[in-house]
Amino acid sequence: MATDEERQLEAMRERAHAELEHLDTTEALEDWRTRYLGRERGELTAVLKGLGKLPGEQRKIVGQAANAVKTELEALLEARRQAVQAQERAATLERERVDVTLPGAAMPVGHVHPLSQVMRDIARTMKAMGFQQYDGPEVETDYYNFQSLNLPPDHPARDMQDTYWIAPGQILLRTQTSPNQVRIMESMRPPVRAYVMGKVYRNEAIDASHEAVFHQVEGLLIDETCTMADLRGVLERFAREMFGGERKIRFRPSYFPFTEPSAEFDVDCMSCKGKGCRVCKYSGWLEMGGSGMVDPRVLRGVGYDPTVYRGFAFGLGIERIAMLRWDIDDIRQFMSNDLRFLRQLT
Ligand code: FA5
Repeated sequence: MATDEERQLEAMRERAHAELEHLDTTEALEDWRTRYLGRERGELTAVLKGLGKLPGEQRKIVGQAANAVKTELEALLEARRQAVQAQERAATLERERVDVTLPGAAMPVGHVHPLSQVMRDIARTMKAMGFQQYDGPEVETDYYNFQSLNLPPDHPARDMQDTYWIAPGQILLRTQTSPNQVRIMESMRPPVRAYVMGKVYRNEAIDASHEAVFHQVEGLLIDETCTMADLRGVLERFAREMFGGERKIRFRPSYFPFTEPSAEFDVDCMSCKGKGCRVCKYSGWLEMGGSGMVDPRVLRGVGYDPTVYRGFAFGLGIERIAMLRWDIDDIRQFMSNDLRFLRQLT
């Protein structure tokens, strides 16, 4: 005949079984364990603690029964825990699954700055015509930037180029690439076919077509026979490589202290083919740069005999070429670092 304690124990056992079956998270299992087996408030623990109050024989029977239930519930809990953990692990794996067949995120690829693109085209063009590339210093002496180019300290033509001085009257930021004419000639004997590209600096008011820092390319050819006709041929080929099509060159008389005769050169407008439009301000021509036959005094200065050797030089702004190529109306955009602008110019 079962006692009250045994019946209670059996009821608790059945209840614990029934509840455990429906639990499916680690937290719920832990809660269940605390309620039945917990050391402080567990129902079964309470039965075990209360054994002392029972009479001898009954204490033994209930004690054995309670211990058997405890062992059984612990085993059940462990089995359920393993099943729940396996379920949870499977759910995590499913949730965090990586589809390795999805396309990867594309890496953004930049492109060459428009001025660098133009400089690469210039290099290719000059090389194709047999000109060798040279480099010169951006921090220059008064001698190379001015005096060797026939511009003594009090020469009025110095006003054409407002200078950033480092040591006034002695060291400056080059205002043009022309000092390299002298540097190159000093370093070799004719024939010379050379060009230089790089930054130049002028302390002037900045506007849509004038920067204080900009780029020039300088060409120089020295031999015993060349003429302005050769200069024209080189400039025409240059213009065709830069702007395409059957570009024409025209000379306008000008003055540079280091060339004689001197000429500025224009290219026929590629937008309207010389008919006149907004780009060329309805003249049909676009100003490109300065040029001329190297002045005999400059030749003599580097130890070349002007009765034997002759040559031509030309110089032009690289931003100007890029502006025409991409129809850009403000020179300041090249150095503004505005990616929306730069991304358009590929
Ligand atoms: C010169 O600098 C001469 N050294 C060119 C030369 C070389 C003549 C060899 C004869 C023989 P000029 O100051 O005109 O010349 O400048 C040449 C070109 O540089 C101009 O046609 C223009 O395209 C560009 N340029 C001049 N000033 C600026 C400026 N502030 N911003 C942008 N481009 C400029």
